[in-house]
Amino acid sequence: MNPQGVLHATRPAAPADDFAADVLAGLKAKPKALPPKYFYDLAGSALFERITRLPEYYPTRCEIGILQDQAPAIASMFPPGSALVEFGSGSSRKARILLSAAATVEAYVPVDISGDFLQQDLVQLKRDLPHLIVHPLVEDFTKPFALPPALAALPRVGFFPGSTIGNFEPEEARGFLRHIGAMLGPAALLVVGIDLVKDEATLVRAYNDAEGVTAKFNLNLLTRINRELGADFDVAAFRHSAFFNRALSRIEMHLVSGKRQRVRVNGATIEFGAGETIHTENSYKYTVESFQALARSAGWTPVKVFTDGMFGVHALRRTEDR
Ligand code: AVJ
Repeated sequence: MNPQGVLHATRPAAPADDFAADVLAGLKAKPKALPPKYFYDLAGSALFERITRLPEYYPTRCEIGILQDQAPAIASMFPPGSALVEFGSGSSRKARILLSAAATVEAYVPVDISGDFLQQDLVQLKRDLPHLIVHPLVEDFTKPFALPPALAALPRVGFFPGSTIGNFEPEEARGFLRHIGAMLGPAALLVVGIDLVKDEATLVRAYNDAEGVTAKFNLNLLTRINRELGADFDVAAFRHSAFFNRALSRIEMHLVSGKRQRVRVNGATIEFGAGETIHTENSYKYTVESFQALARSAGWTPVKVFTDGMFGVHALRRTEDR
């Protein structure tokens, strides 16, 4: 532990570098697709941070507003002396809102694969809430991991904000919710933020901002592939596309090839037709009811939902096994 009382994140053995393999498999697939988790290199993370402050991108603002307004109500559901386990926390900004309203929380455990915790944030959090044990873990939160032995006996509250669960296929989201339930154990509470289905214009605008930040964020994936895999994408020959697929209730992001072209990637040649796309992201949107149904099917009982009509923060309790 450092003098500020924040444990440094402990790094597991470096995960095998799947980037090259995933990119090649995605570009050889029909239709072409790339996993959205690769958006978040240094430049991509900075661009996403800018997205969250865009006038058109309402989800972050709405979720933070709901958390601020409802923190006492949400915190009142936490079992006394619990550990708040946050899945995929780069910044602790949202957890801080809950922690400030939940005086009895004993430990905060942010879990992130990147290890890219804002150490300054955690140190400041520890300063503001001196009673709190802050124990970051560098783990792939989609896989099983152990809580620190000292915290193993505490009741658990899971926190999965940011509509990140919307990046999963509904089937994967169900599997992930089940996995979280197994990890957190019986009687666990889970707080999940998920964007709501709404009118198409509002949804589409959020992914097609006037300043073009989302386009840069999308195109940065090609820049990253060029840099890290020695590829020769002509980034200017691709354009950003984002639209709402109502039948599947998801925003789709694509990179559209402006012409017929050939790209060299890690020794392979990838051919693009004019107008052919790389599908880079799905962002699923749920109604309150469709998300609650998904949660139920994954072993969680909806307790309460906090919403401003734009975004939903769901409180779920693990359904008792019978
Ligand atoms: C971080 C996955 C919630 O889907 O809205 C923002 C990512 N993509 N603009 C989202 C994103 C384009 C974001 N999530």
